[in-house]
Amino acid sequence: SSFYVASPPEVSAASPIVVNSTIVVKAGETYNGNGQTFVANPSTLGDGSQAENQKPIFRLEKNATLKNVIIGAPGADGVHCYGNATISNVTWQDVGEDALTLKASGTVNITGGGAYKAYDKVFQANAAGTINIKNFRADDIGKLARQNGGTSYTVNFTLDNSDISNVKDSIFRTDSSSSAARITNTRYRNVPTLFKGFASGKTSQS
Ligand code: ADA
Ligand code: CA
Ligand code: CA
Repeated sequence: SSFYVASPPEVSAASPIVVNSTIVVKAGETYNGNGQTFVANPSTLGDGSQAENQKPIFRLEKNATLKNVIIGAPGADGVHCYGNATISNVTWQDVGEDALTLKASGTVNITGGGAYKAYDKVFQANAAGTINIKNFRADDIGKLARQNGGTSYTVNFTLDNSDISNVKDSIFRTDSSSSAARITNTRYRNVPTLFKGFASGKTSQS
């Protein structure tokens, strides 16, 4: 006799990759996630709550590239960048404590992708540098990017050709009189404030 065995669905979502210890992308190297979803092991990296000192899922050494990655829940402390980094087509489906932190001076170019459900911050600048965000989508967030509170080094933020909605606080926030932010060609919905804490003449929008 023979039994009918149902075929698997033509398209089935792969299970997320559970990251037990931070994935390190070495200086100058590229990590291509090929569209796979990565989540933190909550007992080793962090549960994605607002508790500080969670570990990142990815740590990028200088001049590293991270591309084609989906970060699911829990997102722990997301991505840490030590110096220049390229972030291409990375989507945070449910931002953890935050999505990405500049940990050592450099320029971070974030192109494509998006960030969703960030209780507070998406991008966090804990060192001087530049954060360029382009072709990005963010929805249901506290702030898009924040220079670490109480710091006076210079961070230059740009946002271009993006779509930002349902923001609780602001797009860019700093406490530094030398930091600057520029927004171009971007659409917003339900965004109370674009810039918070910048000195006069340090912001522009067109
Ligand atoms: C908060 C906290 C900082 C740092 C930061 C971060 O702003 O006050 O000390 O931990 O979050 O990098 O998440
Ligand atoms: Ca934090
Ligand atoms: Ca953090």
